[in-house]
Amino acid sequence: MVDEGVALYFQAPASFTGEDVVELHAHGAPRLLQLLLEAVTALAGVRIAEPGEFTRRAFLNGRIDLTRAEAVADLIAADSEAAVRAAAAQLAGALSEQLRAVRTPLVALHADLEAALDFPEESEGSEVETAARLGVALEALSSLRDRGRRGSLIRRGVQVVLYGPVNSGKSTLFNRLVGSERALVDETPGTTRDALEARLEWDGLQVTLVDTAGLRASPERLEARGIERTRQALEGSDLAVLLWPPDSTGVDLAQWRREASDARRIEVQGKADLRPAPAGALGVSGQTGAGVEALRARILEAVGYQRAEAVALSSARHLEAIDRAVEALERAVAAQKESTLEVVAGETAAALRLLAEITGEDARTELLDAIFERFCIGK
Ligand SMILES: Nc1nc2c(ncn2[C@@H]2O[C@H](COP(=O)(O)OP(=O)(O)OP(=O)(O)O)[C@@H](O)[C@H]2O)c(=O)[nH]1
Ligand SMILES: [Mg+2]
Repeated sequence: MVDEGVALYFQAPASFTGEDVVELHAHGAPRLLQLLLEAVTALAGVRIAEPGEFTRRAFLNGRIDLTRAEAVADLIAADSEAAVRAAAAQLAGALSEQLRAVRTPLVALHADLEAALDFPEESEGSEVETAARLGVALEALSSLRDRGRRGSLIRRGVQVVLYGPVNSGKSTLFNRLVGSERALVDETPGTTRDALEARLEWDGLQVTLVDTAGLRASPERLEARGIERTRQALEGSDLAVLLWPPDSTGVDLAQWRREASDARRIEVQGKADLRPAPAGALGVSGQTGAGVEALRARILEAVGYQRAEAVALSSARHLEAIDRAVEALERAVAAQKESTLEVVAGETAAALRLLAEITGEDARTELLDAIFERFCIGK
């Protein structure tokens, strides 16, 4: 005897995997558990499970669909509140439900299209209805895709880069947002040489905030290398925050704006305690903290984050399938206008196959291997 513990019996089919399951609970000392495992695996017919094997069996036995199986892995890997929420929603079946809402009418439409192909004389005049039904499906699927893109942001968190002319107050603002004196601040322009990162969690979203070397023409050698790093950070960012000095007369606006694309940039005037921002513009002061909360809210809004929204669709695999399903439906809509019914039916079927891939109704073994490889042993 090495320990005293508990054995829990879960009777089929109500267990996690759908099979008879016995769980042995022991005290947690690693050496003790190793001894127990050795004793148990010495029994005939007993072996260590493959990574994700329990969840895989749950899927193969029809207990959960693929989106929920993947959610188990996501939940284990989640490292921000938003990521936990997204995985939990997916585990609860939110994604399966959203997909079903799109698929059910699409399956009906596909059946009607096939019938129309088989019995053309009975289906005259149904083109209008087909166009409307395709339109509804396309819209629902596109909105699922857009929410999914935000979902993937939430899963991995966002990178937000502060940039702008030298001495505009970037490092002071960075320190204020981080809540500690991480970056050196000085009145000499060109103080920051290296990009500096801090990992924060705002309203549950993981945010990597980057302070960068201020941009200016003809810097000396070391500063020029810092500016190169600023450009690299901007390239890899989800959002660039352009911080203006309070007096921007003589500053070439267009030149700074070109450093980041319009869609991924917001602009703020710094040192607002010295001079208020013009009407309609956002002003902040890293020194006094004025406007900083509003800036945080603007950043979260700009990356499309809403805390209350449970975004289930998030993995690259889901996004790719949805993208391709949207494309198939777009081709169906185009074909419908030219009244080539075979193509409409074919593309609708293609979209349905892609959606089935997400929930795993169409799952190939390689796909399953790829998914369950991500799990740790025992899950
Ligand atoms: N009044 C006022 N002064 C500020 C504010 N923010 C920064 N400063 C001052 O402006 C100077 C430059 O501030 P930094 O935060 O180092 O500016 P920076 O944009 O990081 O500068 P570089 O790294 O050189 O590009 C310092 O003397 C700060 O004390 C502010 O909100 N209000
Ligand atoms: Mg600085």
